Amino acid sequence: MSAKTNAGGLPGFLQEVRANKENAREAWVVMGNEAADLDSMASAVCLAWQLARKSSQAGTVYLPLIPIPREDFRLRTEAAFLFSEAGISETELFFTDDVSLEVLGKKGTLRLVLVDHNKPGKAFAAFLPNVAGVVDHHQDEGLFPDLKDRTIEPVGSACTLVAEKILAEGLADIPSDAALLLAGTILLDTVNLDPAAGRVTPKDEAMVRALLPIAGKSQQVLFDRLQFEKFNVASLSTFDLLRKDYKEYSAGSIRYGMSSVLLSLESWKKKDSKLPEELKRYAESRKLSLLLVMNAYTEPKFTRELVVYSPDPALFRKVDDFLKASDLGLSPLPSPAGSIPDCFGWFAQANESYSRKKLQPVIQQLLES
Ligand SMILES: [Mn+2]
Repeated sequence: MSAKTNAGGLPGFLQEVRANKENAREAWVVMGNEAADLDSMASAVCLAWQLARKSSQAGTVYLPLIPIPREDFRLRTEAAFLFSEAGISETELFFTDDVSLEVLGKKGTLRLVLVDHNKPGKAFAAFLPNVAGVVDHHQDEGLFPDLKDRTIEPVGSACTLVAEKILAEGLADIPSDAALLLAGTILLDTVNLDPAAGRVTPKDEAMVRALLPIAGKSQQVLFDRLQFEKFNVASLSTFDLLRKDYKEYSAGSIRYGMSSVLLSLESWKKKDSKLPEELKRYAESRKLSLLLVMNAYTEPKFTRELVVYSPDPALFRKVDDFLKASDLGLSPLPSPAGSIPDCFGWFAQANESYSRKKLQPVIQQLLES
């Protein structure tokens, strides 16, 4: 691919990568961390673009990889919003469904650039010898002391370090879509450059100042919108809401799951008239004996609610009795249509201190008893 193309901005770049990825003599995969937050995605895409622009090697492709399945992209609502605002469609991005590091590794063409982390996650540990570059803002794990292309600096966002690399080569070249991705991400990561949040550094601030005019956005408007979209789950189905922030555990033969959902039960019932059936379907799909859903919302004030579901009435009774007698401060809420009394409990939770982190060990102990 031609290294100097800029026309078409990031979508044009991503299309070129797609066209050339199979026949590349060298495939440089630029990858964020496995949590795949906005910083990891935006920094990977923009760093791949910057590396491609800088490179003069024919037959080399720089591919930004988001290490999650494609279907999980929409769960990151702030990322889905910002990429779409930048004119980049989900279909143009690369996910684990699109690219196999195993295949590239066997071909001998793989070079890996880690961004927003500096130690490959468990799933990628086998590719340690392929790592050829690191750009990160986390603590240095010391794995690559001799790497030439290695930038590890404690700034507020990995996007700040990527922006610095791009801007060092001249402002005129940066497409407005890349400027928007980088500036928006830095704002979200530093809580709008607020010193009180303890994340922002002078470099984050300098990058935002340089990028915003190119992105053509106002700082406050962009930050407020991103902050809103981060918690805007209106577009998500019940199934997606349940898996967006989900953790699974086991106690003996009992497999159980706990979902955090940032929506009131009242709104959820309105949004989905088949809520009980959908909870049941989710639990079945994960082969769960027990599903706990912890609802939390802030309008008008911070409130917690709890849903208990088990397909097994005896297990349901055990958990339900225990929780009602506990200090969670549960009081029953009206059951939605289709709710089976022997399997479902719907509660307001007065004791706000019980987050998933605090409730899970309690449930574990109960199930092991
Ligand atoms: Mn980060």
